[in-house]
Amino acid sequence: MELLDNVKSGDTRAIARALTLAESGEPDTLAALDSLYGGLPRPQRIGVTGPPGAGKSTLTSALISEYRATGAKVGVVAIDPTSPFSGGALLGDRLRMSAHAMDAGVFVRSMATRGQFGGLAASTEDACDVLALAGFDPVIVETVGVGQSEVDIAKLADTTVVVLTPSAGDSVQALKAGIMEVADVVVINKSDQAGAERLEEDIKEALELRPMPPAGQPMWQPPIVRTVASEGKGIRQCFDAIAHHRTHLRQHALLAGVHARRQGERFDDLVMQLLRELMRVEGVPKRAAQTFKQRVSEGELSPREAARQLLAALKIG
Ligand SMILES: Nc1nc2c(ncn2[C@@H]2O[C@H](COP(=O)(O)OP(=O)(O)OP(=O)(O)O)[C@@H](O)[C@H]2O)c(=O)[nH]1
Ligand SMILES: [Mg+2]
Repeated sequence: MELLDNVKSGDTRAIARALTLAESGEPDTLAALDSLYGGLPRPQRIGVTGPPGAGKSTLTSALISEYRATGAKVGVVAIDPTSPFSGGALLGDRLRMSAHAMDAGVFVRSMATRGQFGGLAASTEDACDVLALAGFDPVIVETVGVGQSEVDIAKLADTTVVVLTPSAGDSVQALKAGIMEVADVVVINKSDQAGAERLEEDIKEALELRPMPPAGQPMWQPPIVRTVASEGKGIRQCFDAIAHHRTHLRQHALLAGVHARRQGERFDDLVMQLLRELMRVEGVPKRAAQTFKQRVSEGELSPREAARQLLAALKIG
């Protein structure tokens, strides 16, 4: 496909176009991407997550500068939560990362979260594939963690950076939401504000409650890094902590497993997505479903029995 050839050569407009087409689920683009799957580069995937307004975009922007200084091309997928907790993140991302707007070695893409998580994860993966094809490495995925979503979204990354701030409310909420379980690096941003000390104690406590790794797997102790992202303070330490985690994954031959698990989850999500779609569009499966539903409503079959029989009728049960 010509478009993807142009993406591969780093053509910015082609990248933007391919991302739009992939995000909208355009079949030819997705098929072309799929045909390249085995040969796609596997850039380092860094997740940056945390409560709304914690400074994730500011931190990401500062990290971009560090990676650029090493000559790396950096891709960013920023997921706009459109949640009641945070407004205008899309604009925020653009503003926060605008320092890199004229740099062809940086590509920032904001995506809206619409509908179910399954759809979002799939779109994010596709976007990351486009950026991988274009040669960006690392690819940073910024997501707002406001519930359980950050736990799922952590699966999108090799290394997950959890960003918290001393402002009491959100940190406590984040610690409760189990965000510590997915953290590979913990950042206390806005440590120019009061309460960083106290937060660090709370984080240490929460980290102690992390489950042990499976037998035979080495323990990773997430480093806690204090930053003032808006002033560029602590960024180098954050960069080093991410690199350190990468080395840990490499040394213990865990990277391939992380990647394989991610692709497995992606497969699972897509199966569910395709099944849902199958039931939605006009055709044999949907008609069969309606027939069974009718029998349920007439009291002839229990919902469970009907669901089983439907799958059997479709030869997938
Ligand atoms: N005082 C202080 N303010 C900061 C720091 N880092 C970021 N900010 C400010 O915090 C606000 C939010 O920063 P963002 O980077 O947009 O935060 P975010 O987590 O990406 O926000 P969402 O994507 O909307 O959830 C901005 O006004 C930043 O300038 C910091 O270290 N100290
Ligand atoms: Mg942001």
